[in-house]
Amino acid sequence: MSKSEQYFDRARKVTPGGVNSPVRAFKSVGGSPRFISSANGCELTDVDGDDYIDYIGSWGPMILGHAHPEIKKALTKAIGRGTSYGAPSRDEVILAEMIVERIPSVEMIRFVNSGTEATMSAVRLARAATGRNIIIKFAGGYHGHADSFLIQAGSGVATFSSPDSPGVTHGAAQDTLIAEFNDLASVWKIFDNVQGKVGAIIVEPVPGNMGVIPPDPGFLQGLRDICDQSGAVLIFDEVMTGFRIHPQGAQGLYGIMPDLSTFGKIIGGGLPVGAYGGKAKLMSMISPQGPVYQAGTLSGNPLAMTAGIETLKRLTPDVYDKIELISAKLEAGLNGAISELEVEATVQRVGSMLTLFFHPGPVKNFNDAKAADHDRFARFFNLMLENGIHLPPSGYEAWFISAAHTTDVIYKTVEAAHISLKG
Ligand code: KE4
Repeated sequence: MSKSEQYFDRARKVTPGGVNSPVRAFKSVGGSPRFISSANGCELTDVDGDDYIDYIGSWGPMILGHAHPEIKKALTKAIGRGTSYGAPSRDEVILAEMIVERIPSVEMIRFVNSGTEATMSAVRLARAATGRNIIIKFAGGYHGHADSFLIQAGSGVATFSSPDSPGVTHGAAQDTLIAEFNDLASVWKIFDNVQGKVGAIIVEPVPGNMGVIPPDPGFLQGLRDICDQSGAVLIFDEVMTGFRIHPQGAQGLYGIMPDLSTFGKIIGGGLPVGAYGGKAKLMSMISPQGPVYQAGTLSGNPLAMTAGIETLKRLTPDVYDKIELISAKLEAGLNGAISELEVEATVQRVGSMLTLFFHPGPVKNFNDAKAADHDRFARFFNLMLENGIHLPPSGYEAWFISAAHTTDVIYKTVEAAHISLKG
């Protein structure tokens, strides 16, 4: 029995499913998760001493690679100043100013401790600002595990929803309606059915949680137009895309200004963080400046702020160019293997996040993503793991490429894909 398997046995005795976040348990790909002992650059090392080229990237934060020497140094210094104050500190102001300076739609920002906290707070703010309860999300869109988001389309898609998890109430479900990504008509249908009651649309501008699905030309602008016409708040959930696919996130890449944006992952450089922000007119409604309550013991934690500052500082135009080049190389290599082996698969990429779907393509929405061959992905995943490549353990996830991924690493990944696609 490997050390990872021993740890997994121990973990399952004291933690649900043996993991602290479900996707890590390998349930959709089978086998036993590797317990990681260290990470460096683009590599993970597990407790059995095996190395893997890493495409999980901690689900997005590690865009500069793991254990970046200068970030480690800055964190070591920060730890010497204490780990948490429970009082305002310099670094939260510095990071807030950096984000406000970088993201035109954000005039004010509030830090929290996870993407979920960011999205649930943004929705609360949007409801308070509009006085309307209903929010629209998209099938397959993931915004964290707050009750408002764990909702599935009901029988009357445009008018009813139902909980997508035990413990989520029908009360919560009635206020979230589900539309289809890349389908503006499905959004209009909801507005026509619940005239004037929609407080917000929340969208991953480039979904990464049903695999990577680029927005059709005009789709995001269409959402902007619907919100302008109806007075609903447009929330871009950029927890994954923020500072990943463009220095200004998806809103910079596509030139669409949301009313509120949520962030996470990269802005904490791998430490627990989330944030929501937007126009001062909206954000000034948040306590203690305004009446909308939101709080957090560790919000603005100095260590997370330090890691975020040091990460954003190093995300220069050259670094983005380098990551774009290496990501394009990986996409081309995978497409080469797919066509050479005549595999029914398609690679969809936006910047340094990509997904290989076992589907003829294009994958335009959650129904398409569900129609992909996920059993085939499971076989591919495990063969890639055997060949030293650790992909995200689900066909519905994005692979993340970092500045630490080299041409040689891409070559090794494509070589492993040639072997694993035959499986
Ligand atoms: P967290 O609460 O996990 O920090 O963030 C929730 C969230 C919100 N919005 C988007 C667009 C997200 O991608 C996420 C979290 N992403 C997943 C990756 N699919 C985190 C991985 C996990 O759940 O373990």
